[in-house]
Amino acid sequence: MKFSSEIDQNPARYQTVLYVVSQTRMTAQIILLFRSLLLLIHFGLLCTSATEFSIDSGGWVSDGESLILDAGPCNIEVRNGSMTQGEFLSNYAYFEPVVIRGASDNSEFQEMCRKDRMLDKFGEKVITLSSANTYSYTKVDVTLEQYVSNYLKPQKLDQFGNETLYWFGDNNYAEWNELFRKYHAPKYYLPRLTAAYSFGVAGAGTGVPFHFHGPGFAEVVFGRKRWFMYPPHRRPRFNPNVTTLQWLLEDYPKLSGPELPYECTINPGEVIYFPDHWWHGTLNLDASVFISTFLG
Ligand SMILES: O=C(O)CCC(=O)C(=O)O
Repeated sequence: MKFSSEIDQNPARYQTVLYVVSQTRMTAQIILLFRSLLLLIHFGLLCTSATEFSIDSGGWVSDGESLILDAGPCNIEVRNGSMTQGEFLSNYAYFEPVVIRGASDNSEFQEMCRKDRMLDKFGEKVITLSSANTYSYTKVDVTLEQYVSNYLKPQKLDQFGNETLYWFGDNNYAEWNELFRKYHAPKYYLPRLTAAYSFGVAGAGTGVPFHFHGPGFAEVVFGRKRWFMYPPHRRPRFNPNVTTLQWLLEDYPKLSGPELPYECTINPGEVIYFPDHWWHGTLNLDASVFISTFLG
């Protein structure tokens, strides 16, 4: 055979060929091993992230109650908690909204906001509900237990904002101190302004139509909240008694180009900053627990 005669004639070359073949085999085996290892790590990570990102509603979503609402696009800058106070002041504080991921660790606060814990601890406390229209002029006092059993429902499509009662704000600090002292507000601040909290819980599809006030931060503890914003000089077209959900379904699809809002959906662990006098409207994509830090 040609091959064996070549071996006979050139044993050193044969040794080299054998060496190269065995090296190649070893390399292939190492690559295979490495790929299996990568697959295992990847699979492991996927499992971890699936666990990490599985949605924890805190018990606020009951079976069959979820509305399927779209998170929509996000055209607001997203930063993480490593952003410095200097960067916050020079880029956003007086200029534009920003979403901050991992601004503070509120896991303990989140635990206290689970539905069973809240009902257990605060079920008998009286809370003030506001109508979910732009001016929130109707106020109704009920206990938290009554709110959860009788009002906390997904938004009905044919129900207007002035007919919807929403729990957000009007919190008596002394009564809610046990909860509020566990909350770590975002570390960013505006010079000379102090912070005040507004806390709430609301059903899927509810929200507050466009309005404006001073600057602040808002965070969701459970659920997701879609935010729509316009700068002070661009007043959006809206009816103050029409819910954000009705506006989203009826009016939003007709917007184009410069009429489109700034918008983003925030998840637990994320905070959105709204500058002074920026118009904003909110939509809870799920039953949500949330807290705003108003700067004034
Ligand atoms: O969280 C909400 O639904 C309302 C928040 C809001 O409008 C605000 O913080 O000013």
